[in-house]
Amino acid sequence: MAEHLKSVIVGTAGHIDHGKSTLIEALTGTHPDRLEEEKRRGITIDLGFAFLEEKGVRFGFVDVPGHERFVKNMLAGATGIDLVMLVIAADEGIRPQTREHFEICRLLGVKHGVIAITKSDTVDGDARELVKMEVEEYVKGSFLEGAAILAVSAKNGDGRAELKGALLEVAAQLREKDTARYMRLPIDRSFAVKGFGTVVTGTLISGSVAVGDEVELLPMKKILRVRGVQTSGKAVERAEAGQRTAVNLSGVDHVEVQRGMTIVAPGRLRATKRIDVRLELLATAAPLKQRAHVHFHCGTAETVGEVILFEGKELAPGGSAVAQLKLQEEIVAVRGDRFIVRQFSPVITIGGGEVLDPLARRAAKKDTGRAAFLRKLEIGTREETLQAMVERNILGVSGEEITARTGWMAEEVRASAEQLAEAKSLRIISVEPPILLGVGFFRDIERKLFERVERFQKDNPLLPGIAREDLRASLGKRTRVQAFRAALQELLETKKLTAQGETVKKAGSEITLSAEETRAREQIEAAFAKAGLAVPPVNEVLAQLAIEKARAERILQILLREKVLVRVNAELIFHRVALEKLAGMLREYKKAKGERIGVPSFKELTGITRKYAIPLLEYLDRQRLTRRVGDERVIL
Ligand SMILES: Nc1nc2c(ncn2[C@@H]2O[C@H](COP(=O)(O)OP(=O)(O)OP(=O)(O)O)[C@@H](O)[C@H]2O)c(=O)[nH]1
Ligand SMILES: [Mg+2]
Repeated sequence: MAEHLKSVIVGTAGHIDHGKSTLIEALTGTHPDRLEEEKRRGITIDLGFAFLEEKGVRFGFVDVPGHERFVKNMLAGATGIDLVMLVIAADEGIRPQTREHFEICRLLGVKHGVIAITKSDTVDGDARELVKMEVEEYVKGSFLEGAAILAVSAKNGDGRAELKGALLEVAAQLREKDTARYMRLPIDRSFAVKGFGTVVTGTLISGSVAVGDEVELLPMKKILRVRGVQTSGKAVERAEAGQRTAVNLSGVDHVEVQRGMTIVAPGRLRATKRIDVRLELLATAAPLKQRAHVHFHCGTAETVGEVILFEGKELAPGGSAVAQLKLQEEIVAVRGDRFIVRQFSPVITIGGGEVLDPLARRAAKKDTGRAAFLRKLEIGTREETLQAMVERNILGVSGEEITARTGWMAEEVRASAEQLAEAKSLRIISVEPPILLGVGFFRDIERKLFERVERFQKDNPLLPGIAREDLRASLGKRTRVQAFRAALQELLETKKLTAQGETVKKAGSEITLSAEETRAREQIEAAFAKAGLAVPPVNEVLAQLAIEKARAERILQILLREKVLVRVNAELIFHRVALEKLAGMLREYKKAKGERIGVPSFKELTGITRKYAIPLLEYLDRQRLTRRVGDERVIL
């Protein structure tokens, strides 16, 4: 097995012509400029890449252009870098894109870096010291305070070894990336390689990707297969988080794939056009107005967004606020991702921030709880975040959705959900797939169900209860069927309700009949019991009762439901005992005379007319007590 190398991505930053690309060549032997136009003009236009293995570390360098017109390319490259190499020419010192790139790194949450004072051969020692002091002053209070500042010359090699040493020192401080996450690769390039097809590249910001894997291309939702993987220019079986990665994909043409798209573990993440964020405005920016349009950069994606402020109508320079960004094109992001915003025109970097909820709901005036909710997402633990999400959705939240919003693994969601359910802070209304519901919403559903059953029984005192389906329908569309089932189950388990088959009723609520109803019930039963098989017409029986027709009908229904009486067809109802006797007679007949019986014999046996005999025989056929064969029946 190959020796394990720590992967570290280094991004350059700095003003045009300050020697970024040259320095990378001096460190790695590879000049990162690869376009014809770059070579002709002597400037970097798009991202360039180079690699260096040194003392157990594999450095992947992402070289960015310094030209102000290409900051958007710089932004695509700055995603996923572990440390920045801020390049400042000794003969020029801090210039506008030094500042802009530095601010971008800060806003993107870059935590580490080294500072290279390049072209140190062009100035004397005093001038070098002056630049160094200027830089020290500039980075004070930032993530680069205390970072190594090294004078280097690509021309004579001065300081190169020290710079490598400083890079290694920072690399040693970096934690190994957690590869046990869902795979996500924001694409920065897509091209075709003869004989291989489509290749996409990017910094693998989470998870791992291996030959043979299925991946999903977002926002197109296209499932593709990985034919090959390279890291640092070498073919490998698997690339892991934190590595510069090239993926050979089958199933897609390279022109369909562009910078800004993302490949992800299938089904785990979603593309979105509406995100809720913490937005920070640079002190140098103009006040940001409600509904302002900005250029939005996240991962390698770039689009235009409209800013909707939730608190106040304007964001002051140097301030920050929770806000929504309504994007023109779909992007892929999860909670905690960083982004940059640039002024619509003229285009300059004005701020950035952190994604809090990538699958945000449309901003509504009446939604007063949103700012508080977002602040919970911002600072909350996993459980607190989960709890906050669940409490804001009356429908409940699926495990899948939580993963898409946070990037958490399904097992992590499950573990946190179980912990919260244990503490009775939320309800798991479905285990597979997991669906979580706030306790308050769950109680509301239980209360509604109980009230519905109660009301139904009050309105229909003679019915044994409400049908499950009618009970479910009474909750309307704002309740998932899983929530209905879970709430009903709990009401049944706690014995507040009872169910018999499809019928649900209040526990302990037997149907109580009035005295005259009880009398009517006895009369109906007696009439059919006395009649045997020669039953009277139903209407005739009901007409003789002292109660009105509707009530008499309901009592008849009770007797039928309790199976005291049995309906054989639309007109004929028999007493259960009469039918049991009939079955007995048939068994006797079979023993004595054989299994076959014709209609005349049946009439003779039972003493009834054809009017009753035929429906009864058909009923017996349906009950599989007899089977019709020609004109006869076989007794089964
Ligand atoms: N004398 C001297 N010249 C240098 C040194 N480093 C770079 N240069 C020269 O400075 C010029 C610009 O260098 P690049 O490396 O292209 O600068 P860059 O920062 O990559 O420029 P952009 O990518 O366009 O922003 C080139 O002509 C280099 O030869 C150095 O250490 N000493
Ligand atoms: Mg360059």
